[in-house]
Amino acid sequence: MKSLKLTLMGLMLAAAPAMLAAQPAPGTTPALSPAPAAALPATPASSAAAGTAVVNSATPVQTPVVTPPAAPKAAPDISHYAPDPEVGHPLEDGFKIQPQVTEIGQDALWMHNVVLMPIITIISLFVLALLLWVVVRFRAKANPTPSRTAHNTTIEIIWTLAPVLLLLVIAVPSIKLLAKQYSPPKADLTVKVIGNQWYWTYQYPDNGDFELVSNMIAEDKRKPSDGPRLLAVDERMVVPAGAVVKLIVTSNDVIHSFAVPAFWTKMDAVPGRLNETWFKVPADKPGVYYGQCSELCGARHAFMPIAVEAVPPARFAAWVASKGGTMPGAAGAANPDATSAASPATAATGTSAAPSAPLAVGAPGAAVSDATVNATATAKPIAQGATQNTGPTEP
Ligand SMILES: [Cu+2]
Repeated sequence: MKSLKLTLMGLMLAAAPAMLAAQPAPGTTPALSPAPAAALPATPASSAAAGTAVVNSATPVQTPVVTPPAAPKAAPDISHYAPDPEVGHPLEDGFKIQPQVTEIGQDALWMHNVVLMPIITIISLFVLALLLWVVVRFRAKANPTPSRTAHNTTIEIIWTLAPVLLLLVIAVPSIKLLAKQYSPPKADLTVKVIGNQWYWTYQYPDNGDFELVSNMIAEDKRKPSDGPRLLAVDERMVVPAGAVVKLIVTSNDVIHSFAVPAFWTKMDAVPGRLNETWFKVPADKPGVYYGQCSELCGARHAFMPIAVEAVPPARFAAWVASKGGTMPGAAGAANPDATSAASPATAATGTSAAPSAPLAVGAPGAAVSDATVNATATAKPIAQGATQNTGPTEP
């Protein structure tokens, strides 16, 4: 029986490389994605890439990489940050929770380090000590005639009350933290996050409803300033530092999960549902923070990373302009995204209505997001079927 099991496992291991080989190669994702470059103005990506290349050839990597624009003064500064060596991504040999950037993250880390871990450690050691004591003290050899004690009122009261009190002690900060997470402040910016097999798209309904398609950068094309291996992406989600960012999270195909560990942010992306979460990167902590899809979503689940870049507001405005978007203050500006039917409505109501109802997604304030989700849902249903049927394990 055991040998049969071993043989089966051996067979599966032997077949694994073949299965992987049957998958499309990592570099071929654009075939699945709806031609990201074509949908967006071509200038920003190319000029940013060119600018970074200039810096890299002249000097070694700097943190952050500030691109001296080769073009005249008129060109907006849309250079990107290089990752911090310590913050925003996993570390070599790291085993602890990532340093927390957001206030919620710091509170939660405190809850973990100061409340939960000490209590768990003390309980575990106490129970272990009790066990050892019972094993030694009441072993058969030392007790030829066993005690027939069945009740001890005092100890029964203690072992009932102590856990109750302990749970109460944990419940108070725990519920406080939960309440804080689920009552976000008024949103300054809304980003719609859509999971796809196997990449993310980000829509900016407050900024002219432009959309980014974010794919992982293949290892042979990755520069150190892009980010760590398997985490660097071609299009980062750029947000203003110091602003409350509301995320409306959904999916086009299967369940994904949008997670950025340094923000203590994780939200499932479920097809047909709009989930909401939020984060706020403090104004004094701009930088790039990495995450990954955290719900097993198919063959290339491990290759749809997330990169959130928090930048000063002025730089954010320049970046929005470079993507063909508009800032909420600049009302009436021409919306270059003519492909989305939802855009005019979004541009008209998005700035005032969307942030007013942070929690209730179905409330009037969220009509904007509903409009965009419908637009997205109808836009590209084909990709799903095409990719789903290429699975290697089909009988
Ligand atoms: Cu996924």
